[in-house]
Amino acid sequence: MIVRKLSDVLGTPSEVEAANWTSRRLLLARDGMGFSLHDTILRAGTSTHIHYLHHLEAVYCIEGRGAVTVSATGEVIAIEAGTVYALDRHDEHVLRADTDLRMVCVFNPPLTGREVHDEAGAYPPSDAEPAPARASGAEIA
Ligand code: 9YT
Repeated sequence: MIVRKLSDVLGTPSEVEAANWTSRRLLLARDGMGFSLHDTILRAGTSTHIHYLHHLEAVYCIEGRGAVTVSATGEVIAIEAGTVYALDRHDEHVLRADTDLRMVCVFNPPLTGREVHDEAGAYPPSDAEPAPARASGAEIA
């Protein structure tokens, strides 16, 4: 079992700073879960263009207020604590933070670690980073 705390990640390479957000990456590809799990803060007053061409992402807001504008339709979706959105169609969008937004994000395939958005609002395809070999469950001492 993997047990990790937010405090284990702060100040390490798994805390990734971009212009509009800080992503604390709690689980990554090397953990072998098949997804990555992030606790992300988007800074108040920012708008971020995002278009994940190579990943699916689910985003669960646990603090703050903002909005997602869907690029294809112009639809504006209010975001507040308790709202989840899932980019199941690689949906291009703009995420606006009216206050600091705290978002729990899950990526499939998992991020490998240091990714920040490129000019298109995407992350590169994840490298196939093999999970470390693990002992099987028979060895409880
Ligand atoms: C929704 C959101 O927070 N997007 C920006 C960063 C991304 N979630 C990440 O890499 O953690």
